[in-house]
Amino acid sequence: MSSGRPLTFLQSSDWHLGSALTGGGLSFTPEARAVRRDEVDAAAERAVAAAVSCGAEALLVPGDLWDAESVPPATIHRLLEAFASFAPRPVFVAPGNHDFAGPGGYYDPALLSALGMRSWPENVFVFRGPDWAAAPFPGRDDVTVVGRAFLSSAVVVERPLAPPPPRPPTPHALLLLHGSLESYAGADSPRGTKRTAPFSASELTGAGFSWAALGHHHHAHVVADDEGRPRGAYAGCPTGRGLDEAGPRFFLRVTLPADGSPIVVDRILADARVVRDLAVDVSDLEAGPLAEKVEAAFREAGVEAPDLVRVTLTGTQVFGARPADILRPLAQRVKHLAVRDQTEPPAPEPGPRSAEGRFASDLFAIRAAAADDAERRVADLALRLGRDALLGRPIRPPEAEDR
Ligand SMILES: [Mn+2]
Repeated sequence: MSSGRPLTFLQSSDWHLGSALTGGGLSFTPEARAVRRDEVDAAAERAVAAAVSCGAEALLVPGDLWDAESVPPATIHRLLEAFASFAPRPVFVAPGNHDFAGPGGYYDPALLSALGMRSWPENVFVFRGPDWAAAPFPGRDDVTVVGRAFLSSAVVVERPLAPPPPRPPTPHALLLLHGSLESYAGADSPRGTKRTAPFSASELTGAGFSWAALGHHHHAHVVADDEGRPRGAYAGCPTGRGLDEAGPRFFLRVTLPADGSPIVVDRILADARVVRDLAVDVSDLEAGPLAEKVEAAFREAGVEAPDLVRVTLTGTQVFGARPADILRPLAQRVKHLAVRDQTEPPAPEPGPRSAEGRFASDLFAIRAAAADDAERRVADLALRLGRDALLGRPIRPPEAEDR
């Protein structure tokens, strides 16, 4: 099917506005967390700015705009203002399992007016029903948009594309779909409750739509047909909130050509910061070489000043070594640095008669009998702190690891 005119739009989803940012593994201080929350909450503004500057005629948002029903009204106000600033260009929204369109939620105009909030802007079309519905594209009678909403956060086991919604007869037909592509293999790939509204790549391409804007998974992923032509994609979340959202974040600029030639998908950087998760083996390195090796790992990974970084130190370090302290100056080089010390002490010298030696060999026996990693970590920590005590050094417990 061909059209007289190409169509260009920006796709983004999974903003999770209002996220608490606890437990992401980055060990944020309260101040760093507040800064990052504000950046998470700015996702709609960044998406609109990117859409305007790349010449998009529309913004497609397939779900998870905010993180939970309990996010504050100010967060939603900011979202609505951003959308309104995109007018008269349209925004199409298909609510997901986090921002579900239940009664009394922020998609409900009655709730906004009860709270004295501004209403949903007129240029925003929200698919509020659970069944597939088709919406016209203002000013373009050659385009139709099809979508639906989650009405609760409950896992949906039904397959949304079996059967698929009818493909509208217009030359361009867009599908907004929040759910789990079964062949998706990102860090948050479908398992447990993360899998909802499942579908396969062949169900998707078989539905016959020009393009499927997918939401739910958080890493950019393009779905291609048997000939390798792109037919849909997850843009992924635009603001890394934790270690499972490490790596560059993107908006997708998608152009549907007029003549049936392949669809063009461009990735636009969505965030000035990147979450990085690095592991460095620092076995037996003294302070200077240790810092140099970690700096080299930074360079190799392309770490830049705005980034949020966790470094896990592995390998062996002598008893009482504090490799995390050595890296403290490196924290000045990035926006946020969390150091996780997982180094282990070397085996004790044979036949120790000293209290220190007996203590160490007892702890090694406990460590050897440990049932799991957590118990081994406790034994390592007891060994390090106990040895400090026996040698009369100050005892400083490590910083908490939030995981
Ligand atoms: Mn999501």
